[in-house]
Amino acid sequence: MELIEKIQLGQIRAIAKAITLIENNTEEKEKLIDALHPFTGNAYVIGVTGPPGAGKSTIVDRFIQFERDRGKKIAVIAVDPSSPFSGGAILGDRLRMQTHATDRGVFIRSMASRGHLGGISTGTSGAIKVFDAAGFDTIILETIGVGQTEVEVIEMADLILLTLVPGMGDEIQAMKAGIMEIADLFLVNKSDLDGADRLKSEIEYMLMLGSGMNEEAIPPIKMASAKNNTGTEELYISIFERLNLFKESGLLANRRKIRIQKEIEHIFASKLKEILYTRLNMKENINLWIERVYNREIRPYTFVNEKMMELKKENVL
Ligand SMILES: Nc1nc2c(ncn2[C@@H]2O[C@H](COP(=O)(O)OP(=O)(O)OP(=O)(O)O)[C@@H](O)[C@H]2O)c(=O)[nH]1
Ligand SMILES: [Mg+2]
Repeated sequence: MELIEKIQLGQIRAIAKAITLIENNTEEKEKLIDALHPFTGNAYVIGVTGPPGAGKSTIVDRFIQFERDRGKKIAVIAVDPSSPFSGGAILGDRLRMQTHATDRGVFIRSMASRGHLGGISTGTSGAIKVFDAAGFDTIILETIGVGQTEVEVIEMADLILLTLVPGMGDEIQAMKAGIMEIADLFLVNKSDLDGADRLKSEIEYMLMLGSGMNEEAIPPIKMASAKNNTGTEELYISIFERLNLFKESGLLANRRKIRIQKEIEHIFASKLKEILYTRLNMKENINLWIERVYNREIRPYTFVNEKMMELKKENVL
């Protein structure tokens, strides 16, 4: 496939086209992903998450500079959680990262679920593969980190950085159950503001509780001011140190295998669903079935089991 060669050469238009083909769930998607597969597995994927306005994009902007200083290629996927409030954020990301707009070693892509058939998760995992095959050394995923889809997306990362800022104790409480547990590294950003030290202690305390008071088990907590560019290079370096640690310990391979497991399961499930729904004429029949269940004429499990038996007799299953 000619497109694959262009992607491998790092051609911007080919990369953009491939991502769109995958995102829109086109017929080419399967072939494209399989053709990319042998050339993937080399890039590090770093998830940057945290509440709105925590300074994620400002941090990412710094990372871009550090990567470029070291001659590395970096791609950024800014995930729009499709809420009506996020339109401005994407624009903000674009503007802030415009300093790198003419640099071929930097690719910034916004990912919105609205209007895309394949959904945000498929789009993001596809984009990661395209960037990886195109020779980008590092791929950053920026998300706000709330909701099912966003957790799904951030789990595509090899390492997750959670960015928090002083003066948002409530948000931390709210996040405690979810994203706090999967973060590999914490950042207290805006350390130029009051309350940064206190926030660090609060996070430490919360993590200690969660780890059964085992200090060894808690992830590092870094402080920085992305705006003033202090602490940012130390943070950047510690991310890669941690990634190397994950690689040596086998954790990185494990995480990637779990991702592959999910991918295979997902492909099977969607293929099966496709077969099943076609044979059942789902689109035409579903409304009738809803009515019958609603009117208590049939029972959901009995009905579905009967249908499955019919399909078995027809050797569909
Ligand atoms: N005081 C201070 N402000 C900062 C710092 N880092 C970022 N900001 C400001 O915080 C605001 C939000 O920064 P962004 O980088 O857009 O934050 P974000 O987390 O990407 O925001 P969303 O993508 O909308 O969720 C901007 O006005 C930044 O200039 C910092 O270290 N200190
Ligand atoms: Mg942002």
